[in-house]
Amino acid sequence: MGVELHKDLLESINVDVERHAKMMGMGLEGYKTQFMSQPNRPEAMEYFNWFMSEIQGQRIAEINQLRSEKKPAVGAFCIFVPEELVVGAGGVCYGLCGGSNATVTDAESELPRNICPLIKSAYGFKLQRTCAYTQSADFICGETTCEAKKKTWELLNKHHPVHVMHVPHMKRERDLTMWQGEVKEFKERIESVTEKKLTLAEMLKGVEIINAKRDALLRLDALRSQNPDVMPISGKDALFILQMGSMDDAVRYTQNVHKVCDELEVRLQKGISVFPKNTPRLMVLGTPIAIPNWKLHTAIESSGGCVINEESCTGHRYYKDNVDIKGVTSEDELYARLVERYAKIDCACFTPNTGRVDKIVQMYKERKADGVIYYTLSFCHTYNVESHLVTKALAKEGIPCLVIESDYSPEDAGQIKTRVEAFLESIAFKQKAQAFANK
Ligand code: BJ8
Repeated sequence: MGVELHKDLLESINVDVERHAKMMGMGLEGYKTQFMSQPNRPEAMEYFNWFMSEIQGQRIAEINQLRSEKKPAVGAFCIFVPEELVVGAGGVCYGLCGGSNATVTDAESELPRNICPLIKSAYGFKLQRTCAYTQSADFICGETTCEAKKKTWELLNKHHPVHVMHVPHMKRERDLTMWQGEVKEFKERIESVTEKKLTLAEMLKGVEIINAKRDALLRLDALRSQNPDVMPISGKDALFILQMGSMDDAVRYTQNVHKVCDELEVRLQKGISVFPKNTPRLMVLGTPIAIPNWKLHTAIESSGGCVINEESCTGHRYYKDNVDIKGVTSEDELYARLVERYAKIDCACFTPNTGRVDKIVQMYKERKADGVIYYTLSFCHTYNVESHLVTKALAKEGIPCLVIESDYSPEDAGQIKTRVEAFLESIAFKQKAQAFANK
């Protein structure tokens, strides 16, 4: 396994090697039982199996090789961080570990108990020194999307260098102008690592690479949800692919997403589905689902349902828009185009955030889904409050919706499964009644 092979490297970046190996062992075990046991997986998932086995091994070696060449390694917690600029500098911008319950208790020695588990988990990884991505980061880019994150950066900065990027909570002209300044400052922070100027041509190249990655994910989105009778890939596998998108090398990842898509196209032509016809097809809305938080997808797909889309930052919200660089001839124009694209992210941190509701309804209709699950992490106030507006709009459209609030602890897994089962039953009942009425 990769972790053992790279023990010296892990020690050199101050990873707690013993604890890290144990965590990795647990993660791999979870992956084996929840993913490898699925029947009829696409063969192209082989690459993602390999990546999982090397996620804290070879991938960490690759990142540190880049660092030795003065290419930046930037850790992030949010899709507002303009990864294009880091990739343009020849470096890597990745999501930090933040989906495990195993680090939460450590985090609670410094953070309050009643804040979002994502923040506590990530913070705990830093205190434990068990995330090799965090340990490899030249700096962590934190953003001001929510109160808990904004204040956590002040504490995290004592343990690891943090660059704070202010993301506005409104989208007025003056907010967008301020945001462009933040993007410029982020670019300058990258230059402080590389010790050279990041050119316009390099930044444009970075945009092209990330645009291509998002295009590949849009293709995957269309293929997994376009035929109501044929689900060519499980929601769990699709989620895993999405989760890996924030950790893998962008170019290699894009190629491998397309390989999966090529296979899914063939499956669709041949009618090869991983679920029986009439399996209720659900969309999952809400907060990001960080690895190894597979609780909800596992509950749905082991209860007779399937997930065909995630309207979240580990999903559609990440890949739905690209940066338009046509005709860009100056750095300022590029910053404006980046902000134009990033401002389309309909995160609940914005007020108002009305576009999100319309988009959800449109996505639901386009994909001919059968229901939605609105998923929020505990203590995420923005998504929790916004759930009221979303569920009201869904009810008006007659869209079945179940709201689930959860953290990373395994304790509520049984309760979530019971609620999902009841939800799926009510959908099936509705479908039968509709079929009867149509006769
Ligand atoms: S763009 S969703 S990744 S902010 S950390 S807001 S869950 S309380 S993650 Fe997010 Fe960027 Fe928005 Fe997406 Fe809530 Fe937790 Fe805050 Fe969170």
